[in-house]
Amino acid sequence: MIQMTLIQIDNYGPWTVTPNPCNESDLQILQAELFADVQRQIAMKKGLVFYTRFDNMLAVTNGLNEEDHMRIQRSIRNRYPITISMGVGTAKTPYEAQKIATEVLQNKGGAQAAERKEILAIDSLVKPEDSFVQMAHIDINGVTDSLTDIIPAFDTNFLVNKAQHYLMTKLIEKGALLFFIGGDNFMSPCNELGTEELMKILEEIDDEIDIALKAGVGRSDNAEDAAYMGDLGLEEIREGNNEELVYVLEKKN
Ligand SMILES: Nc1nc2c(ncn2[C@@H]2O[C@H](COP(=O)(O)OP(=O)(O)O)[C@@H](O)[C@H]2O)c(=O)[nH]1
Ligand SMILES: [Mg+2]
Repeated sequence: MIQMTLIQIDNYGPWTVTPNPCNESDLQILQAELFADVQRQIAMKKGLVFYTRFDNMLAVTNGLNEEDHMRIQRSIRNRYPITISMGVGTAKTPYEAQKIATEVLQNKGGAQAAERKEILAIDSLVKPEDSFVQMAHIDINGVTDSLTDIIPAFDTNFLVNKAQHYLMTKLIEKGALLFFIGGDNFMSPCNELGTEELMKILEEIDDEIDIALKAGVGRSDNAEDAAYMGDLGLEEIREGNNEELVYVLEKKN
């Protein structure tokens, strides 16, 4: 079972324009600092946050309990001009877990409801014995040589986005999520996705848009170790000159 937390800034839209619209640069700084801050706190417990839309962030939070979530909310309230609400859900697939996390929070009021403030809505928490996270760290082959060092920066960015869109479209059908994590890298929480299924997706994308991908898949009882095992899997593929598409590593406790 995977546990996911939706982190949502309370009443952010109205706040950004009251009494007058904030400078966009200030909003960007607030969002980036909030992401780094929440990431640091969730990482202390081996969770992992994806910035998603910044005003809404999704995190894999296996190992974090109610108190852990509350402490983050309190700390943000004391140091930022905004507050955050959270919804927590668990399921067999990451897609289902974030859906439940969203629904429990939606039931407590809208993202722009002035009266909804610092809600912690927990549908369920994963028990230690049921805790399982599978993460695929997906990377584009040879971005630096074929794109970064050759074509304009914006064009590379556009291609990376295109790869992301294709990956998301195919992974969501399998109950898996996909997040851009920088460079030419994507991280996919993908409990229940089989190695063959992932390999097929990567092959299809190579055929359809001529972007060659590889993936290190990590498994553990928490997000941090699963992602780390995924990184090690990618290193294995690189050492073999990208001949393998997918390499799976499991962390035994
Ligand atoms: N977030 C993140 N970014 C990475 C990681 N590894 C590489 N990058 C970024 O991705 C870029 C391309 O790296 P890599 O895939 O190793 O090189 P390639 O062989 O040219 O595709 C790097 O310049 C970094 O910006 C990683 O593990 N995590
Ligand atoms: Mg690469």
